[in-house]
Amino acid sequence: MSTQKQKTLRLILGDQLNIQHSWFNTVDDDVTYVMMEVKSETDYVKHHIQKVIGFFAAMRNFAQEIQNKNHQLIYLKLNDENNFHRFDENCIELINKHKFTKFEYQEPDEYRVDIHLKTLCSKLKVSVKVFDSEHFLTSRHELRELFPNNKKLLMETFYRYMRKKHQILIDADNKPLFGKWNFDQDNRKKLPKSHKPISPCLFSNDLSQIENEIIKSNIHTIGVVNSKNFIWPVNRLQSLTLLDFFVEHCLPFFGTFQDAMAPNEWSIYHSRLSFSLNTKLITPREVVESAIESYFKNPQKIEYHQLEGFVRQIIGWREYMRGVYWLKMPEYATLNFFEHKNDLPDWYWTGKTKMNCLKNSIVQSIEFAYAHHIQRLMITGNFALLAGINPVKVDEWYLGIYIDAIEWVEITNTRGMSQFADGGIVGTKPYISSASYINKMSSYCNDCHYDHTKKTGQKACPFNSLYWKFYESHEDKLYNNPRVSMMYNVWRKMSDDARSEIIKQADYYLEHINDL
Ligand code: FAD
Ligand code: DLZ
Ligand code: SF4
Repeated sequence: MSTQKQKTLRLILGDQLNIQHSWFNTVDDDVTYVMMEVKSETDYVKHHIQKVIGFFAAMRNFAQEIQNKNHQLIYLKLNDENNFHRFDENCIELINKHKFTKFEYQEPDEYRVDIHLKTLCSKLKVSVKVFDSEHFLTSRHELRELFPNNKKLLMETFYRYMRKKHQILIDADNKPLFGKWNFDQDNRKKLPKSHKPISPCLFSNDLSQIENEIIKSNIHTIGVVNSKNFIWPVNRLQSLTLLDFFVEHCLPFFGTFQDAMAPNEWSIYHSRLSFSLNTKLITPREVVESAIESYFKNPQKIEYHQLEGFVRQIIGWREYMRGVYWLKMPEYATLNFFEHKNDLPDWYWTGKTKMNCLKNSIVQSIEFAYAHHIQRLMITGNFALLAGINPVKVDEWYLGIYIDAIEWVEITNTRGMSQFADGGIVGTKPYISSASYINKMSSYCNDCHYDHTKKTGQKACPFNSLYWKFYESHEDKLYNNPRVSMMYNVWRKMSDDARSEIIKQADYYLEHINDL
């Protein structure tokens, strides 16, 4: 009796470039890996050209790396003839052609791809096995276990749980180091005029070949690229170099200038590790370990609050957002608490606006496929919320424009943290501000066409009237929120005339939004 030889096909997605995954511990001639450049992934939204190039370059480098370790691999390039441009069709074709008897994949991070692969597996006649991606510090459903019975999700509770569970910055009595969980009051300063942040660590990859292939295949993209000098890390070594650079030069200032913004300073002391992390070229564990090790080696150079602020982003916010995603999808993608319906202004795609804060944040997003957190939250996100933009449009923009945008971390930040479209699952109040916050945290207002001190009249800053109009329009939904109810006292203390002038000004700006 002849037994059929077992042959396994293992799918590696473009954001699963984790060379430390246990899959790669042993070489097995009966296992073949497959990676594919597919239009189902490039075209589900219009992406920044740097994002598509970055993913393909990182995927190709990873493919080379596992082949160098003698693993067998099939790599379908964008313009290969036998590429059906969908994960399912390509896998079915390969399974039939090469007579694979098993199909294996790692849990994808996106709900859409999860459903796609589950549907594929339900049709396959071969056996199937799903593996953990071995990247995150939490499982997909850990948040549900921590907050049972619809208990209010709180990032701070989750963060403390993570610190204790992983014994990160915890003393011998299981208490937080230096007696406090959070040192934010020492952080978040404006950049002084005299302070020039360090120039960012940039790479110089020649990826013009990939750019040409993308152009040839007619994929529509946004943004600009210098593909001969591609600045983002596209392999593990470059990712580790960026991590070392961050830890040595940026961490000592990270918390202090975390929320600072300035014209022509596009990354300040931010790590820009999000692309490397989200493609899994590096792990969150090695990022925090590296930062902590550096702190203990150089306590005179790195103050504790800088380190704690950074660790919170990685083991707190990043893992928390993933937990919220898996707890709340697919409904999350339909939430629109304020029932906002407006279109994004055209200038979100060009940066051609007279509002200096928005111009700077958008132009650098087009140029680098990157903006740092507070630009995403308090400039582009803040304006979109005040202007009543449909969260579907806001999601499309964020998902497309940023090199690090993958839905699990994009949508929870955009719909949740930034647009409050989830009605308060992620945040406890909408992140909105008038010009006074922007002027406090940046120097954008100094060179702006608009006057940050004025609510109405010529050159009044649009943020100011839109801010009050937002409160006025959503009183039914916000008045009982204890974190914002005092704003209604301020609003009501204004005279009827003042309030009606402000609303008139806001309405005028909304009607002429493309001219702002
Ligand atoms: P740093 O400031 O150096 O922070 C270090 C790391 O902490 C980041 O690389 C990231 O992995 C993690 N982190 C920090 N804040 C968050 C957060 N709120 N949620 C999850 N992780 C966090 N991040 C993405 O990775 N992809 C996205 O598509 C994305 N979209 C966003 C959309 C909006 C509207 C907002 C407000 C935030 C978004 N973020 C997103 C979170 C955050 O802005 C980015 O992670 C960060 O700007 C990436 O730059 P950095 O690596 O220099 O971060
Ligand atoms: C973002 C992206 C892009 C642009 N292209 C591909 C691709 O061609 N092939 C691929 O496997 N992955 C790509 N990705 C990343 C995927 O969108 C990501 O792996 C899924 O969304 C799962 O999270
Ligand atoms: Fe932005 Fe208003 Fe300041 Fe101009 S004045 S930079 S629009 S906040």
